[in-house]
Amino acid sequence: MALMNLSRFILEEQRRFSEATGDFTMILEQIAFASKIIAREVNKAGLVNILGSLDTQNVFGETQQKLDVFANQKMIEALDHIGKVCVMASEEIETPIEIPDKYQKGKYVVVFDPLDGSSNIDVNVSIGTIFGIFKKKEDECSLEDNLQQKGRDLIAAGYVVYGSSTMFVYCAGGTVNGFTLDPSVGEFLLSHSNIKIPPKGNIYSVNEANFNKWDENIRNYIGALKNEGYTSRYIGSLVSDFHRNLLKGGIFLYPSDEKNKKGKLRLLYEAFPLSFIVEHAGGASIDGNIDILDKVPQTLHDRTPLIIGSKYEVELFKKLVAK
Ligand code: AFP
Repeated sequence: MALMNLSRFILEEQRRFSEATGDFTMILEQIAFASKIIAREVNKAGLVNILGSLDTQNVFGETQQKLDVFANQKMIEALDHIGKVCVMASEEIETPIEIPDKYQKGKYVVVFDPLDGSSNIDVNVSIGTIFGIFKKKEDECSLEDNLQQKGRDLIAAGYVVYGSSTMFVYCAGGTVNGFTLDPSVGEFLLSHSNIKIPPKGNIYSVNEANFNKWDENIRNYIGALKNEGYTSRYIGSLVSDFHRNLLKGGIFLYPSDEKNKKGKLRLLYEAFPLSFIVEHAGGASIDGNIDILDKVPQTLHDRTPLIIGSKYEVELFKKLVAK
């Protein structure tokens, strides 16, 4: 069978839409390109003294790791000049990222977390990039309006895991497909076609150190999973925990707790893209009560509780916990 690389796959998907102009294809190609550069740096991080913190802090007061800054720059540089994007948002930058005047603006809005799980960088644990793509709203819209679209308005989303191998997983509204980077040729090759999350798994992923800060219902939910024989896996990098559960089934949750009343994870560029993927793979995601994709961010960096994974475990959460 002929090898299917990411470019060919994206092009073949584009051909199914007679009205497609290739703009969207170019955005995906550029994100894949940025992720290869990020993967290269992640892989040699221990060798070239790129590890460690910069003195700067991001908008949440967290110390930025050098690789966070690097990944953020590469994502912006890959997308700002191609004339296909009108505005971007990144976890690392407080305000919308405008396209410089010297470049043409396009009809897409791109949101991303350039390097998720950055506290794992120093210890050689898998980290990732998450992205989502919206269409621009009407011309007179402000940058903020374009970034405050409902999750269901996403037209594509994906993530890259920098793990034992680098994988690019994306969905443009049809199936979810995964590509593994072959470093010898520098190409992402189709390795996981039409990914479907098992309807029920046996893994739960949660930071159980927060147990005493949870509502009783959440404690009972975890207790119910334990009684059903579930096992626990928690990496602390959302992309990696999500990726494992997407392939094996199960549930990831970061619920609200006494300390994080609105949850910890970000709605626009973490919860939305992964929820888009999980729904297209046959799973579900809620914030505790409503579907994540039905939410609309009030600000760029809104947080949300996130319960995401196989249908069975999300339904059980609704039954035991949702109000
Ligand atoms: P860092 O980027 O600071 O490592 O945070 C990672 C993250 O946003 C997400 O990737 C994890 O799922 C979650 O936070 C882990 O949070 P806890 O450390 O509170 O469990």
